Amino acid sequence: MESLREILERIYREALDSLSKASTQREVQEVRVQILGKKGSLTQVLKQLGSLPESERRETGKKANEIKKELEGKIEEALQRIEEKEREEAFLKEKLDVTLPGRGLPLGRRHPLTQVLEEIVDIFNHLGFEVVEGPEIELDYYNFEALNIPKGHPAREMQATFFISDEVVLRTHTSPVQVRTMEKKRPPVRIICPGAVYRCDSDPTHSPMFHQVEGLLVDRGVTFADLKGVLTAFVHEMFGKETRLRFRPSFFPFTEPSAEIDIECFICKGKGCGVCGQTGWLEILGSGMVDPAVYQFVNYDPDEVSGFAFGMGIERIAMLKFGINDIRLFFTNDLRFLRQF
Ligand code: 2U9
Repeated sequence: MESLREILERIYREALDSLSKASTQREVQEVRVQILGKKGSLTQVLKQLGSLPESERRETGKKANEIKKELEGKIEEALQRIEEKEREEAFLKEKLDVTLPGRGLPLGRRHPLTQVLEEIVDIFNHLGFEVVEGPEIELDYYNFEALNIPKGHPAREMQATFFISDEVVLRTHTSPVQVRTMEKKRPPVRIICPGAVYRCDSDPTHSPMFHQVEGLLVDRGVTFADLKGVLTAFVHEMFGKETRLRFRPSFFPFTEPSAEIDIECFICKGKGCGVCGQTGWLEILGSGMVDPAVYQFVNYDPDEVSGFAFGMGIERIAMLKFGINDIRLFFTNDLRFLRQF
């Protein structure tokens, strides 16, 4: 039969073996319970010591306590070893490779209309024009009346106005901003007025909301030659120094005389094509000398001052510049379209 001493040695060997195989804290705790727990193997041996003869009890008891102490130390070591290992594994798992290339941040860009608008504003800034903005919801008075378009004037029909009430409209052009500026300020006036305008109209080249830049220059002694000089300089900056242009007589209620400005079609170089409607020319600007009737509304003396005004549609210029055939593409926010500019 196995002696208690032999049993103790076996318990010790087996415990060391189990501890060396344990790979989790839980497994170590299980070994502890199996050996040192209430019903543990070593605890059983300690309980049996009393039944040994006096001569053996001392020796075996001493040995048993040594083994108990020894194993407690080994268990503690095993726990520390596992804790260390788990920490290392966690560290490896969470390790960041700071040398990996970052995920690209997709960059946005300015809307094609904003790009064209900023280009136009830049050119006129350099020519000494200041930007002025005003309300999109406007009084009939500023949108029509003060621009020499009285009630019943046919231009009111042509402009397909959105009425909010009898006297309030969505502005059909940015001209009311120029009227408001003249009300507040004496000449010299040199301004451009960019912004959204509204007309009840919708097809591939018309949108119920679109954008204009209008300009106004009023001072003593301003002539049609100044109009031609400034707008020629603008066209050459915007479309290139070699661009040919022509001033074609036209009519607006608020300017007299009036002229529309065409540039030579840059698609067919003037030969005639689908884009220019076989004329060889593209209309890009309206202009004229401010009608003296307009000055009366803002208390300017037409015998003292004179000036010119002009207007252009941003969408139309952007469509020509980028070769876009449907104005609605500007407003549907399709990224496949917007990413191209
Ligand atoms: C005041 C006096 C005169 C502004 C002008 C035009 C000619 C013109 C069109 C261009 C294309 C509108 O967007 S469009 O359809 N505009 O042709 N605009 S002169 O004349 C003014 C403005 C304000 C006080």
